[in-house]
Amino acid sequence: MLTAQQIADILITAEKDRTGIAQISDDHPDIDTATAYQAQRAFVQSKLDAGETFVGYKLGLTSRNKQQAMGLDAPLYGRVTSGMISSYGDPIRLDRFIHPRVESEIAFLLARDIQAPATVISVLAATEVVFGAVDVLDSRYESFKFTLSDVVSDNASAGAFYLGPIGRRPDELGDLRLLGCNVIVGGDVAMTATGAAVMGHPAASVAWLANQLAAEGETLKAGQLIFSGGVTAPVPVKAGESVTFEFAGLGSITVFGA
Ligand code: OOG
Ligand code: MG
Repeated sequence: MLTAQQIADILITAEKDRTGIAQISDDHPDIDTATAYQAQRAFVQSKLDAGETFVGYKLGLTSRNKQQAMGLDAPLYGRVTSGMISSYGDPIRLDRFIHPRVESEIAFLLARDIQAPATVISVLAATEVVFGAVDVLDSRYESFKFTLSDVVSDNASAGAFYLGPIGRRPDELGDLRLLGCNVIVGGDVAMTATGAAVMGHPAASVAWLANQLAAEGETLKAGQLIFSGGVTAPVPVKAGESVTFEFAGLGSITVFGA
């Protein structure tokens, strides 16, 4: 059995070498999710030790669109650090990643801590503003093939994130379940979805996270940014090609591989 630190070290090396590895569960099917979350902490700690700061969390597999795309049916979370936040308009540098994919997300910037038990209402009450966002996934596993424990250890495939140009208070946006998102690939509307795709309401995903963290003695804090999970399925990033994400009332984000 590998220790959490050994699992983290394998993933840290894969990320540094920019080489997808076989899923760790192939040789170690007995790694449980608790050990995987410890491995994730160690993976993220290496970034903090290198001078990055903690920004917040990302949710994963919180929509059927994502669960079906990845063949897993349980939600998970990862941790977001400062080195992952890309500036609006910057390209996705293909020499920085293994095989990046992009997906639309709805992000929450918290004005207040969220106590457990959290609900959609308490999350909305604690939210400063909501942004449209793009999650750039870069699994450290070959072909994005992983079990739940594998992907938890791998910090939920976290690569980079973009925030949209407009942040709005939840009460200005209206019903977040109806917040529409179009994904435009090669000039065509490739996918459409609304916020309801994420656990029925994107704030439900943040509430799930708050309750999950409470069980581990952690609290969502004012100032943290929470990416509530892919609304639509992921799209591979290719050199010279762009993908545009349009969010109702929150502007649009165009990303391109370079
Ligand atoms: C795992 C991470 C999932 C989401 O929003 O569902 C995720 C993956 O798809 O590689 O970020
Ligand atoms: Mg995501």
